[in-house]
Amino acid sequence: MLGNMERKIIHIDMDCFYAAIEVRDNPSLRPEPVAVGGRSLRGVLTTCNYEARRFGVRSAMPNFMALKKCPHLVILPVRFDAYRRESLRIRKIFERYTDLIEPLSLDEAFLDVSSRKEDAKEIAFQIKKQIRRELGLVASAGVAPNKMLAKIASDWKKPDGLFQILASEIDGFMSDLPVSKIWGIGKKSEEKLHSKGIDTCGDLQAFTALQLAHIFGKFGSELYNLCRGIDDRPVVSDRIRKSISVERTFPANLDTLEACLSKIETLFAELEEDILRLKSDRQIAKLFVKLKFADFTRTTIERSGLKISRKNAEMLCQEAFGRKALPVRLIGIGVRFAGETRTSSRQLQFDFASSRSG
Ligand code: TTP
Ligand code: MG
Repeated sequence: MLGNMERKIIHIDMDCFYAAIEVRDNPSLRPEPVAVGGRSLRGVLTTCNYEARRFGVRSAMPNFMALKKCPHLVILPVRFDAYRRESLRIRKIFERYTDLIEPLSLDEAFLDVSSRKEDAKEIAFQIKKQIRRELGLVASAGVAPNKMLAKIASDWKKPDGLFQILASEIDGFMSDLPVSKIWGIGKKSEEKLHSKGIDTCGDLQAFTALQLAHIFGKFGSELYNLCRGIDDRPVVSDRIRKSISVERTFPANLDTLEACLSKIETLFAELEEDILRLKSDRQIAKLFVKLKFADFTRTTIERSGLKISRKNAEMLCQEAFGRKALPVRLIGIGVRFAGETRTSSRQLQFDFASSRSG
């Protein structure tokens, strides 16, 4: 339940983040379709601007396919340092309003502004304005009483969106909302639901918690609440967080260990990014790998005393994969922080640099 006090949650997601930074830094590109990715034809795009999206170009699309759709697409190399720098500047703007900030990636974060007197939508408006004025970048914002709805709302009017879902509007909003908008529903679950004639959250609301548990296992009881727009998860500030992780649900299940291992490199690179961005001075105690199998059961393997490296993540993945003879639908990797002991963020960087080559 929402508790006594209605929360004020803002979700900010930058518009075509990497591409927007590239275009800002090179304004002659402004009218052009621009993507960011490797230069090789075998590479994939990280993202592209909205001009390129008009041609059907998308994130994660192979370069050759993007160029087929849009032959004059400008593909620029990735500059992580620049994106990380901008992410930190955005963070500084968030900090003018709250300490309760939970970043999900370089370009996305939840803010809990419940303790502020001002209207949450007004705060979101001010944040957007400052990001535009000070950084020359465009953000979309969602405002709602919980995280799930705030995240849906930031996507609702993208680009340059600002959308609020009031508590009194939740019931009406949820009844027509496609199930795919629920946090945690990927392509596979969506298909499963469609095959049962369930298209909207309203359709889903007709099921009891028990019925949903039969279909979805443990996630079923979460789903029972989520499809009603109920989400009590707190915004967890990264300053006090105990762990950090990245995870991905795959469009098609991964049938073999090799297929799983082939995903670790990208996931590990993302994890590394996120950890460095935290600029945390806390020591990492454990590395863990989580798998969700085709039957929706999960397993997590975590180990202390391991170097935080891609190789070790692969080793844990192999061990986890061996626990069930089932295809894998989701892989997560992460680290848990130690209690009080401190080390320098330089040390973290050094460990990562060495783990890359190792
Ligand atoms: P997103 O917020 O998903 O995408 P975006 O900001 O480019 O576009 P949108 O306006 O729809 O929000 O991701 C943020 C950044 O993360 C994106 O700029 C590039 C990077 N990214 C990847 O590297 N690979 C991916 O598959 C995706 C989706 C994003
Ligand atoms: Mg974005």
